[in-house]
Order: sequence, then structure tokens, then C-alpha cells
Amino acid sequence: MKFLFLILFSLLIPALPNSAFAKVLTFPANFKWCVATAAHQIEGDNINSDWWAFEKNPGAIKNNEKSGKASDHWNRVEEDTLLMKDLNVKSYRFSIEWAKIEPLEGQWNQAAIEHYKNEIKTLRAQGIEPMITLHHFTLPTWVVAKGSWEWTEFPKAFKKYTEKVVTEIAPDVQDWITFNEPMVVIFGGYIAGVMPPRRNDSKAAGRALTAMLQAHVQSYNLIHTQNKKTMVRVGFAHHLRVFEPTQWFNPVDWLLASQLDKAWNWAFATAPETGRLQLYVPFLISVDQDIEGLKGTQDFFGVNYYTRDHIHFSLTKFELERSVPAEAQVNDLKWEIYPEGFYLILKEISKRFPSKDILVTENGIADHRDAFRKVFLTSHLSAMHRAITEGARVQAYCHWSLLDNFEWNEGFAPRFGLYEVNYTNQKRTPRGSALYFSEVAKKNSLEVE
Ligand code: IFM
Repeated sequence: MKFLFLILFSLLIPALPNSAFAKVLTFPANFKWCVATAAHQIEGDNINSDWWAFEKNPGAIKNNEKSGKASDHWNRVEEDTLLMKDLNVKSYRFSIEWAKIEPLEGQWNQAAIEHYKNEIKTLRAQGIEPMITLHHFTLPTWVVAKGSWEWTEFPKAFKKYTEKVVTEIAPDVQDWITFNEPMVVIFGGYIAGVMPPRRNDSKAAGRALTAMLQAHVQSYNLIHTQNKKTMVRVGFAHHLRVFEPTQWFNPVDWLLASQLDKAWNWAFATAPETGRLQLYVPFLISVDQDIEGLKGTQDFFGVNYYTRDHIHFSLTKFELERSVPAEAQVNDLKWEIYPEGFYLILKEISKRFPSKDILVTENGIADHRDAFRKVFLTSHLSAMHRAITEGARVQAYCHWSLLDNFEWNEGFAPRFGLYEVNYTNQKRTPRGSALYFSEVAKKNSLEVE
């Protein structure tokens, strides 16, 4: 009899709907579902910025593309806000463009200021709360003319810009990011030389990182004093990656992977906790500096997570190699899709900063066919859920990105959007994954097999 029952049951299994075995992962109450963008990548016509000038250099951008009108968000704020509403998100992370509100030193563009004020009004009318980034890769050209990050007055100028934003544009916004991906900006601009100001000078990179932290302190204090009414929080959006040795048996690969983890992931991110920037990579960079007022100026830990790197030291070429294993699943930019890394990174943040709230300020995939985005979302959100159940204080998830946009050196080819953008007529079309994400956000939960 027992045997017969077992046979009958196993015959039934294929006939049952998948959902019969689905598990529901529910996120904490008040979890913030969010989408993220950056001004230069979507607004268009950022004519007074360093990237606008930089894009003119032959070879700077793939196929010599230029940001141009980008996704024309400047003229489509209402339309794009309704797209967010359809995604059921309650929060929108976007950046204010310094070059647009202060195109020349001390000359404020009131129309641009009004534009951002209206954007915030439009968002709130749809129940969406802004999360503001003050610097997302771009600087006004007048700042560059003075020496960019190395200009001694840089922190002071950044403070003035912050003051304008916090007093006139967003006096009552709760969550602020001063700098997006500090390590990417400085590594790209001063070591690899593939972003403005296009330098190859690691000493200058150290000075630039220090200036960024000094500017952060000024900005942090100002936001806190001007914005007393709300529970204001200020932090960074750090770009963290998983580094692993390519050859598990090779001690040099292990050493390099762990050095990179220390230098890339944690040196800058830990500085606001200790008040001191300690960054050391043999033969490349060495900074050890106390920064006045820095200690205690990171109210939350913002994290952008995308991928993992396999690290190897090639003795024949005598150089460090970064690779992706042939069998790995990759996105359109050939970045490995590695959800376990998201879990590991969130766990590590919690271990290092146990009392800190975590905001996932970016996570997403370049996938022009939308072939993997749904699976990417399921696996990454499950990884995040697992970290939360094990104690990680994750309070928000911002998907990168709302729309297809200008992907810096890669131009327009990579498609990160939940909405596809047709750059000929600027028509937006939801991808299948947009519907999926909107359901997750609506239910505040995820079904997994
Ligand atoms: O598009 C970028 C964004 O500007 C910063 N974080 C990574 C994204 C994808 O490369």
C-alpha cells in the first residue's frame, strides 16, 4: 500500500504547478524598493561638464559615441516618473548635475535649480521619495580648469554646491550620497587614465582621494545642519567587487586577490569610520593620512554590487591579469554574473560595520535581450534576502537602472534598463523583467523554486 502511494505521488509530481513547491521570501516591512540613475547618463546636453569635453577625444568612448541627448530625461521627467510608479518603487536614486546648476563659478542657473525642484515635486506627487547623489562621475569644466580634485579649494567649492542643493532644491530629503563609487572615479581618472582628468599619476590619485574625503566632510556637516527636520542620512555609494585567485593553488594569486580586496573594497570605505585614509598597493599607491572631521561621517553603507574578478599574476608578461572563467555566465559586457558574491559582500559589510544600515545603491545587468535579467533579479534578491535573514541590516535595494542610458566609456550599447529606450525616437518600452520587478516591489516578496 505504502509503495502504491509512493508511485502515485511520483506520477503526480510533474503534473503539479511549479508554484506548489515555491518558497516565498518576504522582505522586512518598510523595505525600500528603488531604481537608480545618474544625471549625465540620462538627462542629455550636459554641455558644461568634463565628460562632455572628454567624449570629444577620439577613442575615449566606444565607437566615438557622445552622450548627446542621452535618454532625454531632462524633457521627460513626468513620463519617467510614471514609469517608476508602474514599477511600484517608493524611492528613486538620482544625481543632481553640478555643471548644470553652477555652469560657471559662482553663477547659478536658476532654471536648472527650478527643474530639479520640480522633479522632486513630481516624484513626491506619485509617492516616490528621492535619494540624492551629489557627485556621480562628472564635474563642471570650470572646476577642471582650476585643477579638478587637486584644486586646493575643491572641498570649499563642493560645500557651496551642496549648500545650494540642500537649501534650494532638496531641503527635506532624507538620504544623501555625496560621492558615487569613489574608487572608480579616482582609479579611472588618475591611474588607468580612462576617465577625466585622464591622468596616470598615482601620487595625484592619493591627493584626489584625500580631497574627496575632505569635501565629503564639508558636505556631510552642511547637510546635517541645514536639514534638521528629517532623519537625514549621508553616505557614499561604494563599488565593491569580489576578488578571487584565478589559481587556487597559487599563493601569489591569493596574495594579490586579498590585497585588491583590501585596497579597492575597504580602504576608502573604512576611512569615515576611523578618520584616517590608509591605502596601500605595492609599487602603485601609498596613502596614510588623518582627515580632519572625517570620523563618524558615514551614516549608512551604500553599496553598488555587480561582479567578481579572478586575479592572476602572469610571470611571462610580468603583470596582473583580471579574468572571467570560460564556463562562467556573463552579461553583455562580459562581467561574470555571480549572485553568491552579493551575499558575501553584504555579509562582509555587516561583519565590518555591525551597527550600520546598508543601502544597496546599485545592482543590475547589461542585457540587451532581457534574457537573463529576471533570473539575475531572482538570484541576487534571494542572496540579499539570505544576508538579511542572517542579520545584514539592508534597508533598500536600488536597481540599476530605470532606463537604458549612456554607459560612460562603453557608450550606448550596454542596456541596463528595466525600460528599453529607442534612441531614435526616445520611446520607452518596459522589458519583461520590469513587470517581474514591479511584482516583487508590490508584494515586498519573492517566489523562488
Ligand atoms: O552605469 C554605471 C554607473 O554609473 C555606476 N555604477 C556602475 C554602473 C554600470 O556600469
